[in-house]
Amino acid sequence: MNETLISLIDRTALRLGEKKAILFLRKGRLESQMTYSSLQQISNRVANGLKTNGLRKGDRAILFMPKSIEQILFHLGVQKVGAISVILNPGFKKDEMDYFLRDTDATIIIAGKKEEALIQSLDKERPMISIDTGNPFEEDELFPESSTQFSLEQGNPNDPAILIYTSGTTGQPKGAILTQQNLTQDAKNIIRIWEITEKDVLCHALPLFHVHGLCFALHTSLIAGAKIVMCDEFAAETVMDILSSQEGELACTLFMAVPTMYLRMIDKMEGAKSDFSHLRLLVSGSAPLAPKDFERIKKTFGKEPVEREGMSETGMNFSNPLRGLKKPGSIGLPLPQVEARIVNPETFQDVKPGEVGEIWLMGPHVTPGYWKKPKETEVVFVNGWFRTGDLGKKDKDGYYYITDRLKHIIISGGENISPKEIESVINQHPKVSESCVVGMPDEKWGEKVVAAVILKPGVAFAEKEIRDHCKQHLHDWKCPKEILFLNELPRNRMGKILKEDVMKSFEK
Ligand code: MLC
Repeated sequence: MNETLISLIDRTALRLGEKKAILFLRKGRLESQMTYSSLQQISNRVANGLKTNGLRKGDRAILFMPKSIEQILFHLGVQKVGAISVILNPGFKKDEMDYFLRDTDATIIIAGKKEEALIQSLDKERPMISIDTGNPFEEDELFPESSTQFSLEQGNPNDPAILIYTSGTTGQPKGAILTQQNLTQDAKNIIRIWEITEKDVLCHALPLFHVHGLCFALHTSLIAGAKIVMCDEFAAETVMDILSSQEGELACTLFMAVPTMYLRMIDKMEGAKSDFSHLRLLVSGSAPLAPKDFERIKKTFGKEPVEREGMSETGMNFSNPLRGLKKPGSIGLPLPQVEARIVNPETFQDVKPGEVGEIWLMGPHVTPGYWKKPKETEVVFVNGWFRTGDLGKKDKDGYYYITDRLKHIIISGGENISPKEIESVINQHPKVSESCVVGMPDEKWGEKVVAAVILKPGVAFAEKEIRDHCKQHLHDWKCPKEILFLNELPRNRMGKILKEDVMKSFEK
C-alpha cells in the first residue's frame, strides 16, 4: 500500500497504543486527553461517519471551527476517506467564506457551534455537521454508533491531501494543493533534521489552519509518536507557564512559534529568570526573526532559537541546523531533497555566488499548483521550478537569507496578508475613491497593515465608517491598524502607484 499521511500516523498510533497523544488545555487548564489508540479508533469512527454523510475520495471537506480535539479527529477522518481537508480560520467573515465555499465546492462542512450560523446564512443546502467544541471532549461524542474499524482508501502519492489557502498577491486567496507525497516528505524531513522522537513533548500554541501548526507541528508529532500539549489559543502567560514546567505531564521539550509570540512572552517575563534547560528545541518561523530578537530569545530561554523558512505551497524549505551553527538573520540550509537556486527574476539565469536574486525551489515537497487556478499555477512555475517571490542570497557556507520580497504581501504576526484584497474591500465603500495598502515595520507584528485612502470629492471624513466596513468584510487580523487620508496617491509617469512613497507618508 502506498504511503500516505494517514497511513504513517495510523502506523504510529497502532504501535504506541495507550501512550498519550494529545493533552488539550483550555485557557491554560488541562481539559481532556487522548491516547494514540483512541485517536486511531475514533478517527476511524469519524471516517465511517463522514462516508455515511456522503464524503468520498477526492471530495473537499471544510473544517470551519475552533482549535480542538474534534478538529484534529475530523481532519484525520477526512484523510482516512481519502478526501481533502480544507481547514479554515474560524475568524473569517461572510464574504471570505462565501468565496471558500464556491472555490472548494466542498461536499461537507464541519462547523463549530458559533460558525454554523454563518455557513447557513450562505448556503442552507450544503451538508453540514455542527460540532460543539466548547465542552470537554468526550470519547463517545463523535459518531458513537459507527464502527471503530476502517480500511484506509488506497492512496496515491499525487492525490491531493489538503488545500491551504494563501493570500494571493493578485487578490483572492489561492488554494495551494498539498499532495500525500508533499505532506509525507515534509513531515519526514522535519522529523529527521530536528530528531523528533516519541520521547518529545511539543507545546502546540499555533492555529491548525496553516502549514506551521498543522504540518510542521501536528503531523510531525503524530508521525514521530511525540506527545502534544495543545493550547486552545495562544496566550503569552499560559504558554510561558507551560514552557517553564520542568516536570510533570506538561513538561515540554519542543516549541514552535512565530516571532510575535516569542516577543510577547519575553515582554511578559519582564526579565524574570526561569530555567528552560529541559527544552531542547525552540523554533521560529513564518516571519523574519530580526537578529536582535534572536538574541533576546537566546537570553530569555538560555538557548539559541532555530530559525527556519517555509511556505504554504511547499511546506518547509530551509532550517538552521539543530546541532550546527545557527546564524542570526539566516533561514539556514535547504532541507533534504529540497533543491534551491537563486535566479535573476528577469533573465531567469542563476546569479553569481553571494548576489541577490529570486529563490526558486524544486523537490517532492513542492505543490503541483493552485486549486482550479491553472493560470496562477503557470505563473509560479518555470521548467518545474517554483518561484517563491522572495528575494534572497546564499553565503559561502551555504546558508540562505531572505532579503526582500518580489510579491506584494504583508507578513503581520506570521499571517500573510494580501494588500490587494484589503484595497478591494476599502474601495467598495461608497465614500472611497481609491486606496493603497502597505505594510509598515512594527515592533509587535513585524509588519502592520496600514491604508492610504482617497475619499470621493466632497466627502470630509469617513474613518470610523471605513474601519467598520473593513471589520464587516475582513478577518480582524487583516483590518488596517492605521488609516491615512491623502488628497491623491503618489504615482509615476506611467500611473503606477509608488508604494515606497505611500510608506513615507506613514513615517511622518
Ligand atoms: C491578532 N491580531 C492581529 C494578528 N493577530 N493583527 C495583525 N496581525 C496578526 N497576525 C489583532 C486582532 O485582530 C486584535 O485586534 C488584536 O490583535 C488582539 O487579538 P488577539 O486575538 O488577542 O490576538 P492573538 O490571538 O494574541 O493573536 C496573535 C498571534 C496570531 C500572534 C497569536 O496572530 C497568530 O496565531 N499568528 C500565527 C499565525 C500562523 O500560524 N502563521 C503561520 C503561517 S504558515 P482588534 O483590533 O481586532 O482588537 C507560513 C509558512 C511557514 O507562513 O513557514 O510557517
